[in-house]
Amino acid sequence: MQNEKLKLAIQKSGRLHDDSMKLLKECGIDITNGVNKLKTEASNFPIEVFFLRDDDIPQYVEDTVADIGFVGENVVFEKNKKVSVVEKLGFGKCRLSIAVKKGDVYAGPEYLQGKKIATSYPVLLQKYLQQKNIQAEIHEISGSVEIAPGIGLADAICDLVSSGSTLFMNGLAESEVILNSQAVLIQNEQLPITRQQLLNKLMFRIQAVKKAKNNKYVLLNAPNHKLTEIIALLPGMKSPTVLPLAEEGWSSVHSVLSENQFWDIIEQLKNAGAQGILVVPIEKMII
Ligand code: PRT
Ligand code: ZN
Repeated sequence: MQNEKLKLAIQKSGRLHDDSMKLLKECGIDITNGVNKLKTEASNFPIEVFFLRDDDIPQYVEDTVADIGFVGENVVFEKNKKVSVVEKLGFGKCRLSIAVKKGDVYAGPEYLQGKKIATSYPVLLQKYLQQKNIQAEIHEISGSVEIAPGIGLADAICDLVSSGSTLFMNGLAESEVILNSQAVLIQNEQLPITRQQLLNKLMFRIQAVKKAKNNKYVLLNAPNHKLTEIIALLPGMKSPTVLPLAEEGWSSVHSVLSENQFWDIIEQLKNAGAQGILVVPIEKMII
C-alpha cells in the first residue's frame, strides 16, 4: 500500500525521550512537528511517531495501536506483554538492583528472607526471589522508592540505578544487580508484511548508525618496511587501504577499528612504527 506508515511509540518526556529522537535523526528521519502532540509524522520516511508514557508502550505495541516502540528492557520484562525484542539500542543503560541500608551487612539473597522490600518492579522482583527461593514481602510503590527504608516502610528496595548517587544520598548501598537494562526496539508479533518491510528499512538504518558508533576510522603513516607488521594488526572491513605517500618509502594506511579493541591496537601500531595516527568518527557504516 502506498500510504502505509509504520507506527512507532516513544517516550513523551523523560530519560529516553531525547535519545529516541536523536536516534531517529541519525537515521535521517525528520520529525518536523513538536512533541506537544500525541503523534506526529516524519516528512521523509513513512513513519508516524506516538508520544506516550514509557509504561504504556508494551501494551500499545501488543494491541497494534503502535507497530513498534523504543522502551527500556526493564519495562518490557516487567509488563510481560506479547511483544518481541528486535534490537538493543545502546542508550538508557541502567540496572535493576536490590539496595539495603548502609551499614546493614548483606551477605547474599538470604538476607532478604522475611524482609519488606519496596519496589516499582514487583514482577521482576518476585521472579528473582522465587529463583533464589526467598520469601519476602513486596511493597509496590510507584515513585521515590529510595525513601522507603528511611521512613520505616521497608528494609530494602529494588530500584533502577545508573550513577548510584540517589542510593548514596538516601543512605543506601547497592547489594545485588537483578537485571541489566537498556532501551530496546520492540515490535508487535504479527506485523503485516508491508509494515515488516518498513521496519526492515528502519532496522537497516539503525544498525548502520550503531555500527558507526562502535567503530572509528583510522589513518596512519607507515614506513614501507613495516607495512606487513602494521597491516597484520588492522582488521579493517575487508582489508586496509594502502596508498603511497609523496615521500619515498612511506605509505598511508586507512582502516576501521572497533571501539573495544581501539586503545590496544593503537598502542601496538605505534610500537610497530606507525606515525601521524588520525582517528575520525564514522557517521554511518554499511557492511
Ligand atoms: O513519564 P514516564 O512514565 O514516561 O517516565 P518514568 O518517570 O516512568 O521514566 P523515566 O523517564 O525516569 O525513565 C525511563 C527509562 O529510563 C526507565 O524505564 C529505564 O529504562 C531508563 N533509565 C535509565 C532510568 C535510569 N537510567 C534511572 N537512573 N530510569 C530511572 N532511573 C531513576 C531511578 O529510578 C532512580 O530514581 O534514577 C534514579 C537513580 O539514578 P542514579 O543515577 O542516581 O543512580
Ligand atoms: Zn514510567
